[in-house]
Amino acid sequence: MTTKNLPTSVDVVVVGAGFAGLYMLHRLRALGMTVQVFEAGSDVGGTWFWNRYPGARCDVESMEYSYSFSDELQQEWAWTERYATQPEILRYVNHVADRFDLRRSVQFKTRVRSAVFDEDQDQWTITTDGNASVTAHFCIMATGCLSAAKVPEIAGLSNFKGDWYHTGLWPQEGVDFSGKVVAVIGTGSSGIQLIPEVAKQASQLYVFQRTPTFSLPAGNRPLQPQAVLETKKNYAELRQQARGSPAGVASYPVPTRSALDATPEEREAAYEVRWQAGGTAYTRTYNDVMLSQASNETAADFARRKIASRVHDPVLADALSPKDVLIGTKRLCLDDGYFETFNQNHVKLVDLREAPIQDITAEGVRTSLTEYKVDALIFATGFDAMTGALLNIDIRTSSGKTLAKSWAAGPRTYLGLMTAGFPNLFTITGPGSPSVISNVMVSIEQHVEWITDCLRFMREARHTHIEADLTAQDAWVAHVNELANATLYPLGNSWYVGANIPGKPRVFMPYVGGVGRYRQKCTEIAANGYEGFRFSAADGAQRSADT
Ligand code: N01
Repeated sequence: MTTKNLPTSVDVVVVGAGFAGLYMLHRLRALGMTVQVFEAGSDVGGTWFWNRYPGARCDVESMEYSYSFSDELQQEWAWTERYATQPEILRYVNHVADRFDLRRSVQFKTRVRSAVFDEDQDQWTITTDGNASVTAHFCIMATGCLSAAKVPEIAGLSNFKGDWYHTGLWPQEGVDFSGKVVAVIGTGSSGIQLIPEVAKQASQLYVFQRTPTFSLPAGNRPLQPQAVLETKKNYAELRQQARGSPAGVASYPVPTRSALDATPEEREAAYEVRWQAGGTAYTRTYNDVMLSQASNETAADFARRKIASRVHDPVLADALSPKDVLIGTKRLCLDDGYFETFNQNHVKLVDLREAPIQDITAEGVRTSLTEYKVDALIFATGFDAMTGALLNIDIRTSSGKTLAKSWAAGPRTYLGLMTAGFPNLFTITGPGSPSVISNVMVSIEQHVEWITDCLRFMREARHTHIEADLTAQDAWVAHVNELANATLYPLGNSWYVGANIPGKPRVFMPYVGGVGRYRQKCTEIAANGYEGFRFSAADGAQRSADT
């Protein structure tokens, strides 16, 4: 669609055509609503459109990291590996877009710059980077939690004569590093997946590490036809299990025992079983790994010994081993040969704790000790997570309230779905919901379905205006914080608390109570007449939910 075909007014504008935006569009169409979707990328896929770096792959198993809303879709689609690669996931999203005829409502290559709510007209005006505007009764942000890529502010980048890349904004045509001297800055999930792949091409690879990372073997493998058949036969039950589970993953174990109640030998055996199984369920070996520092240390100690066994040089192994860090408080990484990559002669670790980066020169990266001359520079430095993509849009009301001011001390939402003071604006997997601490596909489907039901309810009750109540929001924020503070999560210097963005308020953003418990809460709230939300009609009449 070109800009000149844009409608001037629709029922709903959806921002983002990733998994959340596409499913939202599908459900809104089924409600008979007119919808305009805006997407900055040139095609569908969201995070899987942008993160095309070599080695990119999901860390939730493919049979679970997929839509469940259409049984025909889940029965017909054939995943090939335990963890799907980025190209396979992108093929899947494209298949979904075609299958449900979704593209015709999406304007691609269009970034939304502002969303302004007119309090008299009860409508949003959404304006794009091309200065096109559309009015809508509702605006739904499906902007993703990890979509605002962060290139760190290191002096001198503009002087660099080589090519530089960010993993989250990878060129569509790919990059050939054959024979090149390459620097990678960052050793989180993206860096850990990318580094072994770039090492296969580069003549020399420098890995700039600020904080060593816990990473577990993914244990990826081709899916066996019999196992796929079995899953497909039981899909309805498995999906139901996932929806009620803590992490939104049916195959995760639900531990019942403390690590401290096990003998050292039992712990060693139990961690080994999880380690060999692969995947992020490792921290679910015992029920208090994320609750008790002493229990957490048992899991961390085992993981450190595994790192030591994977790296030949003990000094290097020590430098790659996280110390004074609780395992799992930063998102756990899964790798395929990450630590072993450092056993190769042409791969060198640059430990930034010994000598921090000073600046980027025309020819490379300079630390306080020396300059590393490189042909290409890769930032695997992550994202302004959860709030970045929302706050990059100027979201305001006609009376001058701005989301930026409302969230100045950290995001405040009711259920992660709405923010008080911003009527008719929904966020899918917003801060204060399980989002990134869950199988996000399960969380996306739950939010989309809840919003759809809410809009249907409003239509039937002739409400045109919905707003989160400030008191309900305050209580929800307090509840989210209370749950988080009962765990070890807030102690990690992670993007969950915004620690990777200088100046970002330190607030633990996701809801850690589990997707099952969260879903139940959302369902109860709806069943109780959308407790904590205020409604009114076009004629200005205030209506409670049951009138
Ligand atoms: O980003 P990160 P990511 N100088 O923030 C370092 C999802 N994901 O893109 O730890 C030097 O985790 C930073 O160092 P430190 C997943 O949820 C999923 O890797 O802040 N270094 C860190 O090492 C994941 O958690 C998948 O000290 C700097 C790294 O850059 C999330 O996306 C795959 C620096 C950033 O790590 C983000 O992962 C990929 C600086 N100025 C991503 N600034 C899968 O599904 C930052 N760093 C498998």
